[in-house]
Amino acid sequence: MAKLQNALAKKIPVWREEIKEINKVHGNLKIDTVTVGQAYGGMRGIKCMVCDTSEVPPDKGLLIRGIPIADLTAKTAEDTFYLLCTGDLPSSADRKALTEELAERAKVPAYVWKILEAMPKDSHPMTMLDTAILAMQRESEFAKAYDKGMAKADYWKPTLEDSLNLMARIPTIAAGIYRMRFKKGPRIAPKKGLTMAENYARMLGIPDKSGEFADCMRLYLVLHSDHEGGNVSAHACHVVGSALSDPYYAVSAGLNGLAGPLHGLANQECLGWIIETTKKFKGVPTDEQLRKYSWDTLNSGKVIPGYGHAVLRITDPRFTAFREFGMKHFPEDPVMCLVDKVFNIVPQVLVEQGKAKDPWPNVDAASGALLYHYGLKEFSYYTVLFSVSRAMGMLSQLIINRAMGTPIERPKSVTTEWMKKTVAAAATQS
Ligand code: CMX
Repeated sequence: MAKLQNALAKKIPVWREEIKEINKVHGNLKIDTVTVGQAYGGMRGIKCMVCDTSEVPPDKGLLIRGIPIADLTAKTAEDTFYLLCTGDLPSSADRKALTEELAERAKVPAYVWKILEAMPKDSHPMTMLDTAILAMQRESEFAKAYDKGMAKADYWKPTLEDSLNLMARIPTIAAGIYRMRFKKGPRIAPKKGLTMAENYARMLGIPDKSGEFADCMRLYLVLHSDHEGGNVSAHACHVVGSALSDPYYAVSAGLNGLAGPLHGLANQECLGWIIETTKKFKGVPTDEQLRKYSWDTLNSGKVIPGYGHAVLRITDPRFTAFREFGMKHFPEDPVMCLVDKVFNIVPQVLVEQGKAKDPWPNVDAASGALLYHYGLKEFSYYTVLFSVSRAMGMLSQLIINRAMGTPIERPKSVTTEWMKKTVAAAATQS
């Protein structure tokens, strides 16, 4: 850890000064206003929080520390975590140090496996992952240091310790859950010297002589790592962390949000919809059949999973990266062909319906097809894969928040009575 900790120790005082100065000089500058519609409408689009690890301009898609995600598709998970935390890509020595550091910390406590084994056999894999993370809270270095009494300026140090321990263990736990929950045989232990993606792919036990599945996992971990601060999982993690709950509590909260069908679970739902379609039409449907089936889905009151976004207004560049990977390695795969066909039809249908502000595919529209191709066909596991990656974003945001002394989050809620009086008063004035 020394290298990552040293890099952060150099950057943090500079960042703190910048923020202090912005606040001192411009603290009263208005950067947004809030409408009644936004207050009732999920606070969409209100600029009211800061996240420096990544941003999502609606017309560009994900930028990690200013770098478009399309330019990071050859990187490793370790590179991405280092970049998220420090704002710089690691040197090869930094990367090596981080890989070794994670290997040192990878051992999962035995009690975690006992707890997971005791859970009902039909538990959702996301429930199992969250339970494992919460169970390990007793290991938190942040909680121990806080109990002893620690200066606020040092909060980030044990947060980084907890984050590295979690980062090191989550892939092993996630792979163990896969093998246990879907009866794939004994757990496979992590191996030193491998990257996070290589290890995770190996521990899942998916046959992979060519290393192509490990490469798919590498891409998967990079693409899902972070998506600025306001999405449900990042925000849930942020709110809980802002109470100085340690990273185990905060990440578990974030992942509980990721488990929702309008967020991370959409990848499970999306592939389910695709497979249902191939079953119904006994193969890839014609354009007309697909158009009608899309309308049937909408008319039955359901959303088309994998399409639309709260922020994006373009095809998600993460979808493009997954699609390119699939088209490069297995263009004839029927599921991949259908993903491609859906991409050509569904946006038109959503535009015709005229409800979704963003008719384009998001990351979840293609990711499942890749996993399915390599034989990872248990849909309910897909959000766990998302979690292994998204934990990197949540943890890096927590480290930065503790370093910047971000205060407890506490927006003001109003009642509908207050709203009625306020709109009535506004009406008399106009
Ligand atoms: N299919 C059908 N209807 C959709 C739709 C879709 N894919 N996307 C949006 N709409 C509908 C909304 O349900 C909403 O309808 P009502 O007015 O009847 O409530 C209307 O269009 C306007 O919604 P919006 O402002 O465009 O979208 P929101 O910001 O409210 O919601 C999201 C964004 C992602 C929840 C929504 O697009 C959706 O449900 N998509 C499908 C699920 C999905 O793919 N989620 C994953 C997103 C990425 C992630 O977080 O992992």
